[in-house]
Amino acid sequence: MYNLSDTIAAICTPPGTGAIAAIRISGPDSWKIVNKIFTKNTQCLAVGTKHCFIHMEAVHGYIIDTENVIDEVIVLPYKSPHSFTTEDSVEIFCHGGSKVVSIILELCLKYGARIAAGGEFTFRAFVNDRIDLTTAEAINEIINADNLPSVYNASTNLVGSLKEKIKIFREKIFNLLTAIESHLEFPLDVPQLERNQIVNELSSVWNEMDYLINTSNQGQILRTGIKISILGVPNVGKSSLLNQLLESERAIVTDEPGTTRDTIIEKTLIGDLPFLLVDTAGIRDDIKVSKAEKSGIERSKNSINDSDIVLVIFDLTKGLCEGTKKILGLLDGKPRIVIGNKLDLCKEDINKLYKCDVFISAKYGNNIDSLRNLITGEAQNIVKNTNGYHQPYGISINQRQRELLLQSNQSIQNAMNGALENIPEDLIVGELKDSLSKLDEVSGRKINDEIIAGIFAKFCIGK
Ligand SMILES: Nc1nc2c(ncn2[C@@H]2O[C@H](COP(=O)(O)OP(=O)(O)OP(=O)(O)O)[C@@H](O)[C@H]2O)c(=O)[nH]1
Ligand SMILES: [Mg+2]
Repeated sequence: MYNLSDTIAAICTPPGTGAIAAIRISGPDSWKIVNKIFTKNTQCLAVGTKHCFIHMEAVHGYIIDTENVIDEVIVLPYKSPHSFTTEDSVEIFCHGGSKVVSIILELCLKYGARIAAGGEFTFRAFVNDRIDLTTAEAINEIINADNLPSVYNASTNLVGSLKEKIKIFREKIFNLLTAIESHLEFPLDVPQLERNQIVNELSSVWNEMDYLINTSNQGQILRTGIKISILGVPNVGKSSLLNQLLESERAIVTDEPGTTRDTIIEKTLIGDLPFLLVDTAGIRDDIKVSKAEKSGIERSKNSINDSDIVLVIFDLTKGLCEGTKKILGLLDGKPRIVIGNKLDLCKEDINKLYKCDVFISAKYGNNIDSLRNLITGEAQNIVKNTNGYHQPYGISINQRQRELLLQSNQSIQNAMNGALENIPEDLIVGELKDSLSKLDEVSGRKINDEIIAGIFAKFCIGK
Protein backbone atom coordinates (compact mmCIF):
# COMPACT_ATOMS: atom_id res chain seq x y z
CA MET A 1 0.00 0.00 0.00
CA TYR A 2 2.64 2.52 1.06
CA ASN A 3 6.41 2.07 0.84
CA LEU A 4 7.47 1.65 4.46
CA SER A 5 11.23 1.81 4.10
CA ASP A 6 11.81 5.36 2.86
CA THR A 7 11.76 8.69 4.65
CA ILE A 8 8.56 10.72 4.40
CA ALA A 9 7.89 14.40 5.06
CA ALA A 10 4.82 16.64 5.20
CA ILE A 11 3.58 19.95 6.52
CA CYS A 12 1.35 18.99 9.43
CA THR A 13 -0.22 22.37 10.19
CA PRO A 14 -3.17 23.67 8.12
CA PRO A 15 -2.54 25.68 4.94
CA GLY A 16 -2.46 29.47 5.18
CA THR A 17 -0.54 31.85 7.40
CA GLY A 18 -0.14 31.54 11.16
CA ALA A 19 2.36 32.22 13.90
CA ILE A 20 4.00 28.81 13.72
CA ALA A 21 3.92 25.89 11.28
CA ALA A 22 5.26 22.39 11.71
CA ILE A 23 6.88 19.96 9.32
CA ARG A 24 7.23 16.31 10.21
CA ILE A 25 9.83 13.93 8.80
CA SER A 26 9.95 10.24 9.57
CA GLY A 27 12.11 7.38 8.37
CA PRO A 28 15.70 6.16 8.48
CA ASP A 29 17.21 9.28 6.85
CA SER A 30 15.24 11.91 8.74
CA TRP A 31 18.06 13.05 11.04
CA LYS A 32 20.53 13.07 8.14
CA ILE A 33 18.20 15.11 5.93
CA VAL A 34 17.54 17.71 8.61
CA ASN A 35 21.25 17.97 9.30
CA LYS A 36 21.74 18.99 5.66
CA ILE A 37 19.40 21.98 5.99
CA PHE A 38 19.89 23.01 9.63
CA THR A 39 22.57 24.94 11.43
CA LYS A 40 22.79 26.22 14.98
CA ASN A 41 25.01 29.03 13.95
CA THR A 42 24.54 31.35 10.97
CA GLN A 43 28.32 31.96 10.89
CA CYS A 44 28.89 28.39 9.67
CA LEU A 45 26.62 28.52 6.64
CA ALA A 46 29.25 27.66 4.06
CA VAL A 47 30.89 25.02 6.20
CA GLY A 48 27.59 23.22 6.86
CA THR A 49 28.63 21.88 10.27
CA LYS A 50 26.73 18.82 11.40
CA HIS A 51 24.71 19.03 14.57
CA CYS A 52 24.66 16.06 16.87
CA PHE A 53 20.93 15.59 17.58
CA ILE A 54 19.82 14.00 20.83
CA HIS A 55 16.42 12.28 21.28
CA MET A 56 13.72 14.72 22.45
CA GLU A 57 16.17 17.57 22.91
CA ALA A 58 14.79 20.63 21.14
CA VAL A 59 17.43 22.67 19.32
CA HIS A 60 17.16 26.28 18.27
CA GLY A 61 18.77 27.17 14.95
CA TYR A 62 18.25 28.08 11.32
CA ILE A 63 17.11 26.36 8.14
CA ILE A 64 19.51 27.13 5.33
CA ASP A 65 19.67 26.41 1.63
CA THR A 66 23.07 26.45 -0.07
CA GLU A 67 23.87 30.02 0.86
CA ASN A 68 20.89 31.72 2.53
CA VAL A 69 19.13 31.54 5.83
CA ILE A 70 15.51 30.55 5.18
CA ASP A 71 14.02 30.73 8.68
CA GLU A 72 14.72 30.60 12.39
CA VAL A 73 13.34 27.33 13.77
CA ILE A 74 13.14 24.84 16.60
CA VAL A 75 13.99 21.27 15.67
CA LEU A 76 12.76 18.37 17.77
CA PRO A 77 14.40 15.00 17.00
CA TYR A 78 13.04 11.59 18.08
CA LYS A 79 15.16 8.45 18.13
CA SER A 80 13.62 5.16 17.06
CA PRO A 81 11.65 3.47 18.60
CA HIS A 82 10.56 6.35 20.81
CA SER A 83 8.58 8.35 18.28
CA PHE A 84 5.01 8.42 17.02
CA THR A 85 5.89 6.23 14.02
CA THR A 86 8.55 4.31 16.04
CA GLU A 87 11.08 5.46 13.39
CA ASP A 88 13.75 8.14 13.59
CA SER A 89 11.73 11.33 13.18
CA VAL A 90 12.10 15.08 13.35
CA GLU A 91 9.61 17.89 13.80
CA ILE A 92 10.61 21.32 12.55
CA PHE A 93 8.73 24.29 13.99
CA CYS A 94 9.15 27.28 11.70
CA HIS A 95 7.30 30.55 11.15
CA GLY A 96 3.85 30.00 9.72
CA GLY A 97 4.15 31.73 6.36
CA SER A 98 2.75 29.55 3.61
CA LYS A 99 5.79 30.13 1.36
CA VAL A 100 8.47 29.61 3.99
CA VAL A 101 7.00 26.33 5.16
CA SER A 102 6.75 24.99 1.61
CA ILE A 103 10.39 26.00 0.92
CA ILE A 104 11.49 24.01 4.00
CA LEU A 105 9.45 21.02 2.87
CA GLU A 106 10.98 21.24 -0.60
CA LEU A 107 14.45 21.26 0.97
CA CYS A 108 13.60 18.05 2.83
CA LEU A 109 12.45 16.49 -0.45
CA LYS A 110 15.57 17.72 -2.23
CA TYR A 111 17.76 15.84 0.26
CA GLY A 112 15.92 12.56 -0.03
CA ALA A 113 12.54 12.61 1.66
CA ARG A 114 9.35 11.64 -0.13
CA ILE A 115 6.16 13.63 0.34
CA ALA A 116 3.84 11.71 2.68
CA ALA A 117 0.31 10.74 1.73
CA GLY A 118 -2.62 11.57 4.05
CA GLY A 119 -2.49 9.39 7.16
CA GLU A 120 0.88 7.88 6.28
CA PHE A 121 2.55 8.76 9.60
CA THR A 122 -0.33 7.16 11.52
CA PHE A 123 -0.22 4.20 9.15
CA ARG A 124 3.44 3.65 10.04
CA ALA A 125 2.59 3.90 13.75
CA PHE A 126 -0.08 1.22 13.18
CA VAL A 127 2.06 -1.10 11.05
CA ASN A 128 4.92 -0.78 13.51
CA ASP A 129 2.57 -1.80 16.34
CA ARG A 130 2.78 1.47 18.19
CA ILE A 131 -1.03 1.83 18.02
CA ASP A 132 -3.93 -0.43 17.09
CA LEU A 133 -6.63 0.46 14.59
CA THR A 134 -9.09 1.77 17.22
CA THR A 135 -6.45 4.27 18.37
CA ALA A 136 -5.67 5.27 14.78
CA GLU A 137 -9.37 5.90 14.19
CA ALA A 138 -9.59 7.86 17.45
CA ILE A 139 -6.78 10.14 16.23
CA ASN A 140 -8.80 10.99 13.13
CA GLU A 141 -11.97 11.39 15.18
CA ILE A 142 -10.35 13.83 17.61
CA ILE A 143 -9.01 15.87 14.68
CA ASN A 144 -12.49 16.07 13.17
CA ALA A 145 -14.47 16.53 16.43
CA ASP A 146 -16.35 19.83 16.38
CA ASN A 147 -17.78 19.78 19.91
CA LEU A 148 -16.54 19.00 23.41
CA PRO A 149 -18.44 15.71 23.96
CA SER A 150 -17.12 14.37 20.64
CA VAL A 151 -13.63 15.26 21.84
CA TYR A 152 -14.31 13.31 25.06
CA ASN A 153 -15.55 10.32 23.03
CA ALA A 154 -12.51 10.33 20.79
CA SER A 155 -10.03 10.89 23.61
CA THR A 156 -11.47 7.94 25.55
CA ASN A 157 -10.55 5.72 22.61
CA LEU A 158 -7.30 7.57 22.08
CA VAL A 159 -6.08 6.58 25.55
CA GLY A 160 -7.00 2.97 24.79
CA SER A 161 -10.35 2.28 26.49
CA LEU A 162 -11.86 0.61 23.44
CA LYS A 163 -8.63 -1.25 22.72
CA GLU A 164 -8.71 -2.56 26.29
CA LYS A 165 -12.33 -3.74 26.01
CA ILE A 166 -11.62 -5.59 22.77
CA LYS A 167 -8.59 -7.17 24.40
CA ILE A 168 -10.67 -8.42 27.34
CA PHE A 169 -13.37 -9.88 25.04
CA ARG A 170 -10.66 -11.54 23.02
CA GLU A 171 -9.00 -13.10 26.05
CA LYS A 172 -12.25 -14.48 27.42
CA ILE A 173 -13.34 -16.00 24.11
CA PHE A 174 -9.84 -17.28 23.37
CA ASN A 175 -9.55 -18.99 26.77
CA LEU A 176 -12.89 -20.69 26.29
CA LEU A 177 -11.94 -21.71 22.79
CA THR A 178 -8.66 -23.28 23.88
CA ALA A 179 -10.36 -25.10 26.75
CA ILE A 180 -12.92 -26.65 24.38
CA GLU A 181 -10.31 -27.45 21.72
CA SER A 182 -7.92 -29.01 24.23
CA HIS A 183 -10.62 -31.40 25.33
CA LEU A 184 -11.44 -32.27 21.69
CA GLU A 185 -7.79 -33.02 21.06
CA PHE A 186 -6.99 -34.80 24.34
CA PRO A 187 -10.34 -36.14 25.57
CA LEU A 188 -8.73 -38.40 28.15
CA ASP A 189 -6.45 -35.79 29.71
CA VAL A 190 -8.48 -32.59 29.55
CA PRO A 191 -11.92 -32.54 31.19
CA GLN A 192 -14.91 -31.46 29.13
CA LEU A 193 -16.39 -28.06 29.96
CA GLU A 194 -19.95 -28.14 31.25
CA ARG A 195 -22.37 -26.64 28.73
CA ASN A 196 -23.69 -24.35 31.48
CA GLN A 197 -20.23 -23.04 32.08
CA ILE A 198 -19.81 -22.21 28.38
CA VAL A 199 -23.15 -20.40 28.31
CA ASN A 200 -22.38 -18.44 31.49
CA GLU A 201 -18.99 -17.26 30.30
CA LEU A 202 -20.33 -16.31 26.89
CA SER A 203 -23.37 -14.51 28.18
CA SER A 204 -21.24 -12.14 30.24
CA VAL A 205 -19.18 -11.29 27.13
CA TRP A 206 -22.38 -10.97 25.07
CA ASN A 207 -23.87 -8.46 27.53
CA GLU A 208 -20.71 -6.36 27.72
CA MET A 209 -20.42 -6.34 23.93
CA ASP A 210 -24.07 -5.39 23.56
CA TYR A 211 -23.51 -2.35 25.83
CA LEU A 212 -20.51 -1.39 23.76
CA ILE A 213 -22.46 -1.70 20.50
CA ASN A 214 -25.08 0.71 21.83
CA THR A 215 -22.47 3.40 22.42
CA SER A 216 -22.34 3.99 18.66
CA ASN A 217 -25.60 5.95 18.91
CA GLN A 218 -23.91 8.58 21.02
CA GLY A 219 -21.09 9.10 18.55
CA GLN A 220 -23.64 9.31 15.75
CA ILE A 221 -25.85 11.90 17.41
CA LEU A 222 -22.83 14.01 18.40
CA ARG A 223 -21.50 13.91 14.85
CA THR A 224 -24.75 14.89 13.16
CA GLY A 225 -26.20 17.07 15.94
CA ILE A 226 -29.26 16.69 18.17
CA LYS A 227 -32.22 17.51 15.94
CA ILE A 228 -34.61 20.17 17.23
CA SER A 229 -37.69 21.21 15.25
CA ILE A 230 -39.39 24.52 15.95
CA LEU A 231 -43.12 24.06 15.43
CA GLY A 232 -46.14 26.29 15.78
CA VAL A 233 -49.02 27.89 13.91
CA PRO A 234 -48.09 30.69 11.47
CA ASN A 235 -46.68 34.00 12.70
CA VAL A 236 -45.98 32.95 16.30
CA GLY A 237 -42.24 33.73 16.00
CA LYS A 238 -40.61 30.44 14.95
CA SER A 239 -38.16 32.04 12.55
CA SER A 240 -37.43 34.83 15.04
CA LEU A 241 -36.56 32.14 17.58
CA LEU A 242 -34.31 30.31 15.10
CA ASN A 243 -32.46 33.59 14.48
CA GLN A 244 -32.08 34.19 18.23
CA LEU A 245 -30.67 30.71 18.82
CA LEU A 246 -28.27 31.08 15.89
CA GLU A 247 -27.47 34.68 16.82
CA SER A 248 -27.82 35.61 13.16
CA GLU A 249 -30.54 36.77 10.79
CA ARG A 250 -30.67 33.42 9.00
CA ALA A 251 -34.42 33.15 8.34
CA ILE A 252 -36.74 35.75 6.81
CA VAL A 253 -39.11 37.26 9.38
CA THR A 254 -42.18 39.23 8.35
CA ASP A 255 -45.54 40.00 9.92
CA GLU A 256 -47.31 37.99 7.21
CA PRO A 257 -48.45 34.50 8.26
CA GLY A 258 -46.92 31.84 6.02
CA THR A 259 -43.52 33.51 5.52
CA THR A 260 -41.51 30.31 5.95
CA ARG A 261 -42.39 27.69 3.35
CA ASP A 262 -39.49 25.27 3.23
CA THR A 263 -37.75 23.90 6.31
CA ILE A 264 -34.52 25.70 7.19
CA ILE A 265 -31.83 23.53 8.84
CA GLU A 266 -28.76 24.96 10.56
CA LYS A 267 -26.10 23.38 12.76
CA THR A 268 -25.08 25.21 15.92
CA LEU A 269 -23.66 24.66 19.37
CA ILE A 270 -25.74 25.36 22.46
CA GLY A 271 -23.52 25.07 25.51
CA ASP A 272 -21.12 22.30 24.56
CA LEU A 273 -23.58 20.27 22.54
CA PRO A 274 -24.12 20.26 18.76
CA PHE A 275 -27.65 20.82 17.46
CA LEU A 276 -29.44 20.77 14.13
CA LEU A 277 -32.09 23.47 14.40
CA VAL A 278 -35.03 23.13 12.02
CA ASP A 279 -37.31 26.11 11.39
CA THR A 280 -40.57 24.91 9.86
CA ALA A 281 -43.55 26.33 7.98
CA GLY A 282 -46.36 27.33 10.34
CA ILE A 283 -48.90 24.51 10.55
CA ARG A 284 -52.49 25.49 9.65
CA ASP A 285 -55.50 23.75 8.14
CA ASP A 286 -56.64 26.69 5.99
CA ILE A 287 -57.80 25.29 2.65
CA LYS A 288 -56.75 28.49 0.88
CA VAL A 289 -53.02 28.00 1.43
CA SER A 290 -50.83 27.81 -1.68
CA LYS A 291 -49.36 24.53 -2.98
CA ALA A 292 -45.90 25.55 -1.75
CA GLU A 293 -47.15 26.29 1.74
CA LYS A 294 -49.12 23.05 1.79
CA SER A 295 -45.94 21.07 1.01
CA GLY A 296 -44.11 23.08 3.67
CA ILE A 297 -46.77 22.13 6.23
CA GLU A 298 -46.35 18.47 5.28
CA ARG A 299 -42.62 18.81 5.86
CA SER A 300 -43.24 20.45 9.23
CA LYS A 301 -45.36 17.51 10.33
CA ASN A 302 -42.81 15.00 9.01
CA SER A 303 -39.98 16.73 10.83
CA ILE A 304 -41.58 15.72 14.13
CA ASN A 305 -40.72 12.07 13.52
CA ASP A 306 -37.01 12.45 13.01
CA SER A 307 -36.51 15.15 15.67
CA ASP A 308 -34.95 14.41 19.01
CA ILE A 309 -36.63 17.40 20.67
CA VAL A 310 -39.55 19.57 19.54
CA LEU A 311 -40.01 23.22 20.49
CA VAL A 312 -43.70 24.17 20.30
CA ILE A 313 -44.07 27.91 20.26
CA PHE A 314 -47.27 29.96 20.60
CA ASP A 315 -48.17 33.64 20.66
CA LEU A 316 -49.05 34.72 24.22
CA THR A 317 -51.27 37.52 22.93
CA LYS A 318 -53.43 34.91 21.18
CA GLY A 319 -53.14 32.13 23.74
CA LEU A 320 -53.04 28.37 23.31
CA CYS A 321 -55.22 28.25 20.19
CA GLU A 322 -56.77 25.13 18.68
CA GLY A 323 -53.97 24.94 16.09
CA THR A 324 -51.30 24.80 18.80
CA LYS A 325 -53.26 22.16 20.72
CA LYS A 326 -53.45 20.07 17.53
CA ILE A 327 -49.67 20.31 17.12
CA LEU A 328 -49.17 19.21 20.73
CA GLY A 329 -51.44 16.26 19.93
CA LEU A 330 -49.09 15.16 17.12
CA LEU A 331 -46.06 14.82 19.38
CA ASP A 332 -46.70 11.47 21.04
CA GLY A 333 -43.94 10.88 23.59
CA LYS A 334 -41.38 13.22 21.92
CA PRO A 335 -39.35 15.32 24.32
CA ARG A 336 -40.83 18.80 23.94
CA ILE A 337 -40.49 22.30 25.31
CA VAL A 338 -43.59 24.50 25.15
CA ILE A 339 -42.72 28.15 24.66
CA GLY A 340 -44.94 31.20 25.14
CA ASN A 341 -43.64 33.97 22.86
CA LYS A 342 -44.11 37.73 22.50
CA LEU A 343 -43.73 38.24 26.23
CA ASP A 344 -42.96 41.91 25.58
CA LEU A 345 -46.55 42.44 24.36
CA CYS A 346 -48.14 40.94 27.49
CA LYS A 347 -49.42 43.17 30.22
CA GLU A 348 -51.26 40.58 32.30
CA ASP A 349 -49.74 38.05 34.68
CA ILE A 350 -49.15 35.32 32.12
CA ASN A 351 -48.14 32.78 34.77
CA LYS A 352 -51.80 32.71 35.76
CA LEU A 353 -53.01 32.50 32.15
CA TYR A 354 -50.86 29.86 30.49
CA LYS A 355 -49.03 26.73 31.49
CA CYS A 356 -45.82 26.41 29.53
CA ASP A 357 -42.15 25.70 30.08
CA VAL A 358 -40.75 29.13 29.36
CA PHE A 359 -41.93 32.61 28.39
CA ILE A 360 -39.74 34.43 25.91
CA SER A 361 -39.56 37.30 23.54
CA ALA A 362 -37.97 35.94 20.38
CA LYS A 363 -37.90 39.43 18.89
CA TYR A 364 -35.93 41.04 21.73
CA GLY A 365 -34.12 38.01 23.14
CA ASN A 366 -35.77 37.93 26.59
CA ASN A 367 -35.29 34.64 28.47
CA ILE A 368 -33.47 32.99 25.56
CA ASP A 369 -30.78 31.85 27.99
CA SER A 370 -33.42 30.09 30.15
CA LEU A 371 -34.65 28.36 26.99
CA ARG A 372 -31.07 27.37 26.12
CA ASN A 373 -30.75 25.80 29.58
CA LEU A 374 -33.96 23.83 29.11
CA ILE A 375 -32.73 22.63 25.71
CA THR A 376 -29.34 21.50 26.99
CA GLY A 377 -31.03 19.75 29.96
CA GLU A 378 -33.24 17.71 27.60
CA ALA A 379 -30.34 17.11 25.23
CA GLN A 380 -28.01 15.86 27.95
CA ASN A 381 -30.57 13.19 28.88
CA ILE A 382 -30.87 12.13 25.26
CA VAL A 383 -27.10 11.98 24.74
CA LYS A 384 -26.61 10.10 27.99
CA ASN A 385 -29.22 7.54 27.01
CA THR A 386 -27.60 6.98 23.64
CA ASN A 387 -24.48 5.69 25.37
CA GLY A 388 -24.78 1.98 26.14
CA TYR A 389 -23.31 2.57 29.58
CA HIS A 390 -25.66 5.52 30.33
CA GLN A 391 -22.68 7.71 31.05
CA PRO A 392 -22.65 11.35 30.03
CA TYR A 393 -19.75 10.78 27.63
CA GLY A 394 -17.26 7.98 27.31
CA ILE A 395 -16.43 5.20 24.96
CA SER A 396 -18.26 5.52 21.69
CA ILE A 397 -17.71 3.23 18.76
CA ASN A 398 -17.94 4.21 15.11
CA GLN A 399 -19.99 2.62 12.34
CA ARG A 400 -17.22 0.27 11.16
CA GLN A 401 -16.60 -1.00 14.67
CA ARG A 402 -20.34 -1.37 15.27
CA GLU A 403 -20.85 -3.56 12.18
CA LEU A 404 -18.00 -5.85 13.21
CA LEU A 405 -19.05 -6.08 16.86
CA LEU A 406 -22.61 -6.93 15.81
CA GLN A 407 -21.23 -9.84 13.78
CA SER A 408 -18.89 -10.89 16.56
CA ASN A 409 -21.74 -10.86 19.07
CA GLN A 410 -24.00 -12.79 16.69
CA SER A 411 -21.40 -15.56 16.60
CA ILE A 412 -21.33 -15.56 20.41
CA GLN A 413 -25.11 -15.81 20.38
CA ASN A 414 -24.92 -18.75 17.96
CA ALA A 415 -22.33 -20.45 20.16
CA MET A 416 -24.55 -20.01 23.23
CA ASN A 417 -27.60 -21.35 21.41
CA GLY A 418 -25.51 -24.25 20.18
CA ALA A 419 -24.27 -25.01 23.67
CA LEU A 420 -27.84 -25.06 24.98
CA GLU A 421 -28.98 -27.29 22.14
CA ASN A 422 -26.08 -29.69 22.67
CA ILE A 423 -24.65 -29.28 19.17
CA PRO A 424 -21.20 -30.85 18.65
CA GLU A 425 -18.39 -28.90 20.26
CA ASP A 426 -16.47 -28.37 17.04
CA LEU A 427 -19.40 -26.28 15.75
CA ILE A 428 -19.19 -24.12 18.87
CA VAL A 429 -15.46 -23.77 18.22
CA GLY A 430 -16.25 -22.57 14.67
CA GLU A 431 -18.56 -19.83 15.98
CA LEU A 432 -16.02 -18.71 18.56
CA LYS A 433 -13.33 -18.48 15.87
CA ASP A 434 -15.67 -16.32 13.75
CA SER A 435 -16.31 -14.10 16.74
CA LEU A 436 -12.56 -13.70 17.35
CA SER A 437 -11.83 -12.89 13.72
CA LYS A 438 -14.34 -10.01 13.78
CA LEU A 439 -12.72 -8.67 16.96
CA ASP A 440 -9.36 -8.85 15.19
CA GLU A 441 -10.77 -6.73 12.40
CA VAL A 442 -11.85 -4.11 14.94
CA SER A 443 -8.38 -3.86 16.42
CA GLY A 444 -6.66 -4.27 13.05
CA ARG A 445 -4.83 -7.38 14.17
CA LYS A 446 -6.09 -9.16 11.06
CA ILE A 447 -7.65 -7.04 8.39
CA ASN A 448 -7.39 -6.79 4.64
CA ASP A 449 -5.37 -4.07 2.91
CA GLU A 450 -8.33 -2.58 1.10
CA ILE A 451 -10.15 -1.80 4.33
CA ILE A 452 -6.99 -0.39 5.89
CA ALA A 453 -6.47 1.81 2.83
CA GLY A 454 -10.05 3.10 3.15
CA ILE A 455 -9.55 4.00 6.81
CA PHE A 456 -6.27 5.85 6.34
CA ALA A 457 -7.48 7.62 3.20
CA LYS A 458 -9.74 9.70 5.46
CA PHE A 459 -6.76 11.18 7.30
CA CYS A 460 -5.31 14.59 6.57
CA ILE A 461 -1.81 15.13 5.21
CA GLY A 462 0.84 15.26 7.91
CA LYS A 463 -1.03 12.91 10.29
N1 LIG B 1 -43.43 41.95 19.68
C1 LIG B 1 -42.93 40.80 19.29
N2 LIG B 1 -43.02 40.43 18.01
C2 LIG B 1 -42.51 39.24 17.65
C3 LIG B 1 -41.87 38.40 18.57
N3 LIG B 1 -41.45 37.28 17.91
C4 LIG B 1 -41.81 37.45 16.62
N4 LIG B 1 -42.45 38.62 16.47
C5 LIG B 1 -43.02 39.16 15.24
O1 LIG B 1 -44.02 38.28 14.75
C6 LIG B 1 -43.99 38.25 13.34
C7 LIG B 1 -43.81 36.84 12.83
O2 LIG B 1 -42.53 36.40 13.21
P1 LIG B 1 -41.82 35.16 12.50
O3 LIG B 1 -40.61 34.89 13.26
O4 LIG B 1 -41.71 35.39 11.06
O5 LIG B 1 -42.94 34.07 12.78
P2 LIG B 1 -43.05 32.60 12.17
O6 LIG B 1 -43.70 31.75 13.21
O7 LIG B 1 -41.75 32.16 11.65
O8 LIG B 1 -44.05 32.83 10.98
P3 LIG B 1 -44.31 31.90 9.70
O9 LIG B 1 -43.02 31.58 9.06
O10 LIG B 1 -45.15 32.75 8.83
O11 LIG B 1 -45.05 30.70 10.18
C8 LIG B 1 -42.88 39.21 12.91
O12 LIG B 1 -43.43 40.48 12.64
C9 LIG B 1 -42.00 39.27 14.13
O13 LIG B 1 -41.26 40.47 14.24
C10 LIG B 1 -41.77 38.84 19.93
O14 LIG B 1 -41.21 38.17 20.81
N5 LIG B 1 -42.31 40.04 20.22
MG1 LIG C 1 -41.11 31.56 9.80
